[in-house]
Amino acid sequence: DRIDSPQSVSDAFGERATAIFDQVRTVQIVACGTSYHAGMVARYWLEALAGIPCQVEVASEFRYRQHVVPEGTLFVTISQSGETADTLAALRDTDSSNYVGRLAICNVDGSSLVRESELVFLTKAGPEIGVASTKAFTTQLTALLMLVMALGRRKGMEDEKIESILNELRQLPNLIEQAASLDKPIEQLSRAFVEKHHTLFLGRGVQFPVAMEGALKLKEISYIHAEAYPAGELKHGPLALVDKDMPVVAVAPNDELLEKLKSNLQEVRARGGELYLFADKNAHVKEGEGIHVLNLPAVPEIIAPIVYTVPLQLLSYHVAVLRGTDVDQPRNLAKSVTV
Ligand code: F1P
Repeated sequence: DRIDSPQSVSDAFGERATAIFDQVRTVQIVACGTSYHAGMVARYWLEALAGIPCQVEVASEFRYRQHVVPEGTLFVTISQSGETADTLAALRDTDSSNYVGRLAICNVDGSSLVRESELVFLTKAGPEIGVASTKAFTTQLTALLMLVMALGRRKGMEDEKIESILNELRQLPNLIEQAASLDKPIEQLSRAFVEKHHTLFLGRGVQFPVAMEGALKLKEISYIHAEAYPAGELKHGPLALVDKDMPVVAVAPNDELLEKLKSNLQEVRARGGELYLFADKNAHVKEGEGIHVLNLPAVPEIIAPIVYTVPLQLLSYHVAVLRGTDVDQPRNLAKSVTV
């Protein structure tokens, strides 16, 4: 509620941010797992909405690569716990004077990442009970959208545009509630995945990282092997895997995206693959043999990745419950990967 004007978006990053943000020409985002996927979404937003070049890298690789750091680079870490060893190691590996500042987007106040970063944005999602990040992800996305507006304003993003994004954000609670109310139909869809060993997720543009997150959730809590591909990559390899035992989930929020996905989806059907489309209820998608549709509420374009994440999380949840796995404490995984 505090954040209700373009000025208050900038203020949300603290007084110190003002001087640093003025110098930013490019952004380097580093994170692991779910937090990395949030960074991937932010790259689309930063470049499309604010015109700021952005690189995103998994923190576990960051220090194993020589970096050419452009002048005016803002280094951004994203982490739920603030204790992920690889993310901390990456932060400690930023000695180039071309970095103008280090911002942590983090859920845990007082964590190592928060203590070691000069700028901090606390996501305040509340404690994550389970190992797999869920509400931390949607909150990170919201925080990142704020960063896009705060930086974009300095690059000439008009206050009107910022007001319109803030308006979209105000619709989020209601839209997320609507998405969560699809629990029953999602539970029904989930039955088709229980006996499967693999699942393919497809997305395009900003929905590609959302598809990646959907695949990660399925792996983490139901132990079903899942991969995400940009829809256009399907015919460059993964199509060879598609048959009746490989369900394909596609995130296709609007007509335009659906139109572009059409040929990919036909390829899947032609090989006997069952299709699960998560689409806008106003898009013209028809259920048919082997085509199952989950109709989502009409969502404004910019916040669509946040809303579409919820049904994908619910899908993994129901598959895991039906398979009898421990949703909160999946085998082999730790809440904070500190080594
Ligand atoms: C990163 C992460 C989580 C994942 C699991 C292991 O954690 O990969 O995304 O769900 O908890 O760690 P963090 O840096 O966001 O705390």
